[in-house]
Amino acid sequence: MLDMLTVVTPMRNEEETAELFMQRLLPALERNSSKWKIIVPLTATDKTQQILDKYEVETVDVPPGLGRAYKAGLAKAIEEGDESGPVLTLDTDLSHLPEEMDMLIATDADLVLGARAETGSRFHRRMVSNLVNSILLGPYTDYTSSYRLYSRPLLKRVLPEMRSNGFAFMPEIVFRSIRAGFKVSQVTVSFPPRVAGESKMSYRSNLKDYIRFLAWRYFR
Ligand SMILES: Nc1nc2c(ncn2[C@@H]2O[C@H](COP(=O)(O)OP(=O)(O)OP(=O)(O)O)[C@@H](O)[C@H]2O)c(=O)[nH]1
Ligand SMILES: [Mg+2]
Repeated sequence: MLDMLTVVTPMRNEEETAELFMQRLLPALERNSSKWKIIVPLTATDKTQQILDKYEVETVDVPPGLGRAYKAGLAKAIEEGDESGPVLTLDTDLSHLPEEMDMLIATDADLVLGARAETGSRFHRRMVSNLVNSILLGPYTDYTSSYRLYSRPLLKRVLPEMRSNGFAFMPEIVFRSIRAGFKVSQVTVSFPPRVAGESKMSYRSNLKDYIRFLAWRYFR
């Protein structure tokens, strides 16, 4: 049982999943921590904000881009000086099961990666994800999953260096953490398809970001 846990969960037009997600997140938090704080970096033109207003959640409005959302949310998580404890991140479409946070919390590392088990996600998505993970040539199997637990010292050190504004944020922060000498561990998590709503992953808007990240990864 933790004393304090901060959760950062980005949402982009998640009116169809926000309520269900909160209802599953809260009991899992109660089981794992005496106190918690939920920060939602929000990019929304739908009713997500109104749904979140019913809960004790801090929202931060951010422009589109998953990396931008994580930079803003994680910075907020560590800037508030009196907070302590690790920072958990996860998707809000219930592709990541809040009930599985126990496994990440029980693992001793500066960065715990929730590596997705093989799933029934669409074939081309699986292919792209496997391709990205294999060309990264790292010691872990899943660099694009955002189900993670970060230590505060790691975030304080690595976050100011982060450049990716899109989905490449996910692998970039892992490789920067490894280079900085932090202890990284991996646990296997479930990965069912999103329960409702649409995917926010766009190949077009993430391509430039990914190319810059890959150039840094191999040629720096
Ligand atoms: N604030 C913010 N959140 C985002 C943005 N893009 C994605 N997200 C959130 O990040 C999480 C992952 O996005 P998804 O759309 O589920 O991406 P995905 O899992 O690759 O796609 P699916 O397989 O269709 O679910 C979700 O909780 C999104 O709402 C963004 O630009 N801004
Ligand atoms: Mg998803």
